[in-house]
Amino acid sequence: MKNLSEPSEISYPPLRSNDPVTLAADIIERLTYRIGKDAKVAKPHDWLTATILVVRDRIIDRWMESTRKTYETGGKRVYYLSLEFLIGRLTRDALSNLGLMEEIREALKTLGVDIDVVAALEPDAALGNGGLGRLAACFMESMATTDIPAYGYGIRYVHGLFRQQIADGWQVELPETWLAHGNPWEFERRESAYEIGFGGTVESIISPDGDARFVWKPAERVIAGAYDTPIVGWRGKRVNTLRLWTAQPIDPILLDAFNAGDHIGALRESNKAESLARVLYPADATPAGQELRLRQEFFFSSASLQDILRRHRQQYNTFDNLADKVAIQLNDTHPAVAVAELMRLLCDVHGFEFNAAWEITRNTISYTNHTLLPEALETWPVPLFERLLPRHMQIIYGINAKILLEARKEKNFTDQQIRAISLIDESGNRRVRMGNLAFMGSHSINGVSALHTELMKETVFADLHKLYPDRINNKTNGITPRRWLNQCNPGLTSLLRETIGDKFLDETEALQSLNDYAENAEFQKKFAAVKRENKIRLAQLIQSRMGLKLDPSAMFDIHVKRIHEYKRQLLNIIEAVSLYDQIRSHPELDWVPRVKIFAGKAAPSYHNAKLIIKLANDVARTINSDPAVRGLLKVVFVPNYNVSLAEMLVPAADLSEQISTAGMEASGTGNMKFALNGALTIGTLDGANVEMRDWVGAENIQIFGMNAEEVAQARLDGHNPRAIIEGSRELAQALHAIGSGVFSPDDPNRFSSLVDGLYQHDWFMVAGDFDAYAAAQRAIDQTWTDEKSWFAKAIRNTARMGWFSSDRTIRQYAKEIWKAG
Ligand code: B1N
Repeated sequence: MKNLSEPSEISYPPLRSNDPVTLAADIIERLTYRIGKDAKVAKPHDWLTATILVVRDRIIDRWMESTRKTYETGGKRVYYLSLEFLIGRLTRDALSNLGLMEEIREALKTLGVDIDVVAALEPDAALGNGGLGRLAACFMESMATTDIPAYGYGIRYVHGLFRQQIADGWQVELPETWLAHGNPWEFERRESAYEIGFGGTVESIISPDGDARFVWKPAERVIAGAYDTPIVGWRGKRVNTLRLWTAQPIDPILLDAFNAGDHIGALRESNKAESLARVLYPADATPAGQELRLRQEFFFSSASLQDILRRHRQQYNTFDNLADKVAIQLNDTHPAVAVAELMRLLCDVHGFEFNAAWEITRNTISYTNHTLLPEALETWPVPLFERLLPRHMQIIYGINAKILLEARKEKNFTDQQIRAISLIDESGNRRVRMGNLAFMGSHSINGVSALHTELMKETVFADLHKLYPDRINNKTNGITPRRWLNQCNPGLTSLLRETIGDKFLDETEALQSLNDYAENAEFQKKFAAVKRENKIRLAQLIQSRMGLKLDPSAMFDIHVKRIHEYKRQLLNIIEAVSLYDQIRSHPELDWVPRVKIFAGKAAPSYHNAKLIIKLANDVARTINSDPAVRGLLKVVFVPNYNVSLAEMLVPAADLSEQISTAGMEASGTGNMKFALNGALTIGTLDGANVEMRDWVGAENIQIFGMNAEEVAQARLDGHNPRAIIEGSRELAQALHAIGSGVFSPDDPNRFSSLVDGLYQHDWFMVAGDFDAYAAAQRAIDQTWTDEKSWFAKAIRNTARMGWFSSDRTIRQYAKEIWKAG
């Protein structure tokens, strides 16, 4: 019988026409027959859906072609496993990558519809917390662009990251409901459904020749169901798939229980299953730690692996060549249990012997580490792990025994080293270390910036690195220039095209030719005009959302990212307070007008981060209403930071704040977005800032403060923040004002714990770096007053940031880790 999923000799219809007249007719057709609405009564949302359906159809032809090509050429497939994909809105991305933006604009115009109004109705798919999830989204786009056959695998959360409201200056979390109007971008794939087990027992079956086989008998089972979203690469060359899993019960309702009157009990199983894909954990760089999180991790890892193995077996009918045809990238340790699950599937289901399965597993899997924060390294209590995944616990003991023996025998590891690399942390209550599991199960372990990768070798993975010195490598993060230049900054994009031609659209590093224009007065004028337009657009948004008027001639100084102590929003706020103080005491000086803009969400359980948001808002209220400031300083906290808001902020920034405590930010990617769009950076030598300095030149970036080594040394030597504060008049004054209630007269002690923390330990070196930061800000003011010099630097930032395209990052992954593409 013919295998229906095999490619055949069917001839495909020609790609549809893309002239505005045909597109308009198609939109009306979808509106009528798919949505069931007459154009006369259609609501803006209906127009959005109809437009998406038309674009989607244009994508499908290419999507099938891409899948067919991979099948026919036997190309290696890359699977990116990530608990987060922060993709934001998709329509503009798809239109611009297909080159249909202007045609669709025209088509909708003939129908009396404004595309900008309609496109703004699309909800942000906020299936991620921050940098890690946004990186996964940029990578998906770049893998399609660089023609790599890739699948993203994750969870289709019903509720993405919470919506942030600011009430009386405090963060309030509201549920996010991106699916409320349906999601026209996705396709449900009922045929791709897998059983996922939890709990139960492991039975061993001894064969006649004495070999043991293990069979896991789970106590609970749920179904993982697939939803696919097409991801279009630049110029529509390739379309890849983002496959997100939803959880369904095996029995949607227990009819016996229902009929017996137990209406709640009848739905218990169904509710429990659905809770798996209900909500994204709102923790960034801190592990969630709850049982449901481990269930989510196993659920999506197992579903993805079953899907990968099914697809592979269908094509090749063997797993012996798995590592030649499949590369699985683990995005942090969240899918690390995949190491044990792949072993289980190969050994228990497909009959491989342990050592053979281990070879295949390690050659197939690779792992990216995104943080060194000790509190962020995932571990699970052994009793919990054993109860939920008894067979995986056995496999983990098996892997551990094998590797520890190898370390002792071949590398003469000491007991202390053995304890450090073991998969079980025995120092307190026994815990499974997911970082070590991901490391042992991978042939490649990469960091996300040069500095971070070196620190990985010296800290968390020091001993595993001694055991396997060839495995750790660096892949500095990148950002997709399609979203983070072309789409978010159309003004700059057309100026660049008319100045240096179109080459940079396909090779971002061709932006280098802009260097020749850095000092060109006429070009500077145009560059400045684009920046001003973007600032006006942002000012309008802030005025309409918050009723606050901003002067677009002032310097827009922007600090947006998750709120975390190591990212040091507090340092920036204290500097604002100090500047406020100085403007009032020295009205005669020539202060540079500034707007300090903050935005970002705090994890709901992160007390200090929420207090920092309240402080930003209290300081903003006081400063913005003080006539003595004469508008020279404004502080704004914009609520509900998300991808779409970032797309407004990034092109409007004059100054980008990247001021984490050195050694703590693995890479950062916001830093790259701002610099690419012509902002100057004020930053520490942390994460990718170090490489940005190398690319843009030290004279075009304002670096300040302690470096990673100095931070580590200060912590060892016993850093004395009190002495530092007492030696800095400006800092002492600002802290006194904050601590004594100048900004919180209704509750004068509100911020005393924050201030006390700085006096007592100052773990994040806020006091330690304050004077250097304030001096760097005054140096920035100096540059600002020399407009020519400012714009020469800004232009050189845009010209030299091309290397930070995620296309470059992905090409390095493909060549050095995946051996694909
Ligand atoms: O990953 C980004 C980096 O650019 C950032 O520097 C880094 O902080 C970020 C647990 C994380 N590291 N760890 C996380 C996210 C969610 C979670 O539940 C940890 N995010 C990062 C991309 O490399």
